[in-house]
Amino acid sequence: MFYSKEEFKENFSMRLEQQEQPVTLQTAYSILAGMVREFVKRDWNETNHFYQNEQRKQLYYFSIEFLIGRMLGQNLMNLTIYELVNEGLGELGYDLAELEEQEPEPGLGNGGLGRLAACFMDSLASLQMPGHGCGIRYRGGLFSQVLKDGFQTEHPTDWINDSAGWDIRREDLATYIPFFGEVQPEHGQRFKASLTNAEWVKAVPYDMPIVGAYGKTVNTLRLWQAELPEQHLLPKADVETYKQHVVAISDRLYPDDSTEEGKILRLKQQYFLCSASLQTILKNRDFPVSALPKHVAIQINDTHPALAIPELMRLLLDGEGLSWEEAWGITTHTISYTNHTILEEAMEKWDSSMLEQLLPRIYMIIQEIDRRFKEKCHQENLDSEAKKKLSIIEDGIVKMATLAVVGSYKVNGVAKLHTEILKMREMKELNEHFPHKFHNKTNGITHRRWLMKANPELSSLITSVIGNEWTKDPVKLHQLNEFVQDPVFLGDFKSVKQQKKNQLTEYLEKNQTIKIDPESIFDMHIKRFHGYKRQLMNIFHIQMLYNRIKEDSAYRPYPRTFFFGGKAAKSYRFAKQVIKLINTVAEKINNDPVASKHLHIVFVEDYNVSRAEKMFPAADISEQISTASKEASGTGNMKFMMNGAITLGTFDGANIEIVEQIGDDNAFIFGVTAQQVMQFEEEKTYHAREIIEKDREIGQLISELLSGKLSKGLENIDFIRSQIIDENDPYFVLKDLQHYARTHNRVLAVYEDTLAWQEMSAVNIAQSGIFSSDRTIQQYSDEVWDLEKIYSR
Ligand code: Z16
Repeated sequence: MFYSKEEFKENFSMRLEQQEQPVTLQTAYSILAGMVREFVKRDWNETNHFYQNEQRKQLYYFSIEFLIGRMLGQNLMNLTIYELVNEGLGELGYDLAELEEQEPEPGLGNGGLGRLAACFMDSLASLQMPGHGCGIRYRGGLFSQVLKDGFQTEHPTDWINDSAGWDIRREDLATYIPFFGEVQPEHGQRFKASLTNAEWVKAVPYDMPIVGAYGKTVNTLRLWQAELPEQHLLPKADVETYKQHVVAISDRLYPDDSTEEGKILRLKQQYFLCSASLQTILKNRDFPVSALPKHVAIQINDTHPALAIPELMRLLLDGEGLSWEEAWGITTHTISYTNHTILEEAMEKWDSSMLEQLLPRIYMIIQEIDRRFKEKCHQENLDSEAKKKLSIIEDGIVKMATLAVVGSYKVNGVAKLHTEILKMREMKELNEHFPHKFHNKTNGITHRRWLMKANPELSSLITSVIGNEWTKDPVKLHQLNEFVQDPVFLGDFKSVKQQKKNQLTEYLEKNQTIKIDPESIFDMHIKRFHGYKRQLMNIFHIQMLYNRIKEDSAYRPYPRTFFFGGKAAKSYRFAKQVIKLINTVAEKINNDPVASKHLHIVFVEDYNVSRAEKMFPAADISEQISTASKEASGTGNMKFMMNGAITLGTFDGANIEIVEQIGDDNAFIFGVTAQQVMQFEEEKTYHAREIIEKDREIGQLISELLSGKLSKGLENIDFIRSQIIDENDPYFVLKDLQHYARTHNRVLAVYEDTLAWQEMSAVNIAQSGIFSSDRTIQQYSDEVWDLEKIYSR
């Protein structure tokens, strides 16, 4: 324990001296992390005892991903000892920032969905609410990305062996998960059964402390690891192969963002997570099972954990001996569901036969849920199309989204537009059947990591003008509105932004040996690579600028650096070709003596949470250019806004709500609307070829692309070619391209008016408080979970 700088220094030095080997930065990191873990222990225990003694309702957030990022700095900060430790270490000759860099990146998520879960954990603990995460302890998180000759290559990571050392094994809480086997119905009134000849997998939880702001509340992120069970549960033969199958379950994260593979291993992961978490919740309760909805809320993050619905039914029916009606009543008052996408390819569908073989009892329960639901719907007068939409099992396929809606008491989308599309189109029939189930909860981000931690310089500046109440209540950033025309404040803001740009420049020059002009405009497009996110439109536009510079000697625009960062799913061929295309164009432009004075492209390799923390604060422009209607919410858009970058984007996802906060004058919006996109899709009235034929500039661009001139070194652009030409440009890249180009010109014009630009930035910051995940979590609690805060502590 250390409460003063002197105590800290003494404790740290003592541990240093106990080391036998010479102290590396890595060991210094481990020592510090160990001290923080001990520091947290008392509050963690107290929080747990409090929850137990006071019988407070608990929320469990089930998610297949938790993209938590590094913990050391954030924990120090939330414990309010960051400065103390920083100074103490400095006096001992260590640099805290350097030690923070030693922590391995726990990449236990792909992108937005996983990072959202992590922001929610931070907000729950910081609002002193009893909410915990349940996830999987993947040995390897998301692959690390290495560019070879401009192509993405994927390299496995080994988070657990590089141990960051934050989680503790809880052998005492191990549970056992049954796969395969045969169902033995118990003949009687009830829908009860047992399973014989199952293959058992041992699930061991590792608990990680989630430290809320100002310490005190420390919640738990429980990550399950798959292990070989004890002797008596092992099969008679071939234990080695069995072990390989078992260990594979928590071996690695599936690297797909917004697409579903339908692989059996993924299904095993999902059931493993749901069964282990639910068994533990039921086993350790101290209330009658009928009171479950009063004591427990379970939120499922997308359909990945939707097997929680039939699994809870199984445990209530077969384990607790309840009737179907009792079990269904409890289940549908405990579980609620968040939808994160309307993209068809991301909707989870499982082959009935696969489900039935792997999880026979679960499949039987899903069939019964489906049968009863169809029976209920039968009383309504429905056409065959509506009946289809209301079926869980259809043509040998189990539709997880339908199961999730039927088995939950609340269903939400993640931004206003997205929720409207769900209610009016994708889930229209379900919404009509369950008129009070659907609601919106616009996403949020934790301002503690994305502003206070990532941008301490801006945070101090803000505090120096409005005081520090905003750190507790970020909506109070509104108070900055009084200063958005104050030239002194704007000047100070400008120097902070420059400082962050300089820091990023230095970091990238050191780590990637790239030269960057820190005085140029920093334009950033950082997110997973996906067709609908339209990195292709961005690079097409840059190529058009290059052509203009070449053709028109009078056209010499203000210098801009275009940053790209993001990974493509390993098997997503189109997205990987876009990465190569960007790098090919980058090489050409960056080496062109004339063009490179005006345009510069930087591809930041292996974009992850730690790199993101360095990039958002340095941005001038936030590229949010998804095809309208396709991005459910976006959360990077909010991180940029909070750091004063201006949105250049489409009217999609949460961009719409950002503009609602700041007014049209403080963002650059372009492109076809969601309405128009959906109309084009329905009526099939968009023809990319017409644009290629009529628009000279775009025509030239496409012929350069097809002739290989643009894509030298990228001989094979077949996936890009076929998407634009054969598939008629499904993401409307060419449709929006010129409007996008004109909008970039508007951006440049404003940028050159420094004060006007700073004012826009300041308004963005002042209005960003509503996008704190504290607001989102408060709304979930008020309207879905009904949690009590722990004020009394
Ligand atoms: C994901 O990150 C998202 C949706 C999805 O179906 C699967 C994954 Cl892995 C994203 C959305 O694309 C994004 O718009 C949203 O902001 C994010 O989830 C969090 O809700």
